[in-house]
Amino acid sequence: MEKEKVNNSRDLYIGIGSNLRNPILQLNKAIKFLSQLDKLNDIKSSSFYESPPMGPSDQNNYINTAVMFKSSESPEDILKLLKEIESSMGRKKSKDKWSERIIDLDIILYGDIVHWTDKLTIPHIYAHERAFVLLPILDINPDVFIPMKGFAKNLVKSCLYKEIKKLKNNERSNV
Ligand code: PH2
Ligand code: MG
Ligand code: MG
Repeated sequence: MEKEKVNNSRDLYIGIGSNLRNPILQLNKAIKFLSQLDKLNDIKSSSFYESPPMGPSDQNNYINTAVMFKSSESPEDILKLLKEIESSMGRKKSKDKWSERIIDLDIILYGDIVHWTDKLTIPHIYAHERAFVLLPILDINPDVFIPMKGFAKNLVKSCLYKEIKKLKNNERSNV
């Protein structure tokens, strides 16, 4: 009997942020890198959003967005790919929490996976309380569900860091 093909690809949501050296350019660059990866397919992307920094206030506003891919890679392998892109784009290690950064690529959600290790937590541990994470993933899927937390459309009503502005499409290009 022919073996049944198991399709174990899941919806992978990646949050992207930057507040250094032309953040819009950095976001567009990161999306390009991600969409070139063979292991991630069918990209969908959200609007771009501007918000004041969460954390130390002596840094620039952030621009945030999200992308969604189909993938069947392991969470650790995806983390590795994201770290490689971050360092190829010049991300420096900082010991300061929530310090400014040229690019930040975070796994927000990966289907119904709940993954809790020292290195990686999925769903992202604070996703449910940040408008700059929830609004972009809601653009991609208004019915997106965060395991253990609830529907993003409900969480966004009571989340923190609500000061946020959606950029117009023509502000997304970096020239
Ligand atoms: N990321 C941080 C720290 N502060 N603030 C905003 N507005 N957006 C971010 O993505 C962000 C932040 C560290 O990951
Ligand atoms: Mg982050
Ligand atoms: Mg990060």
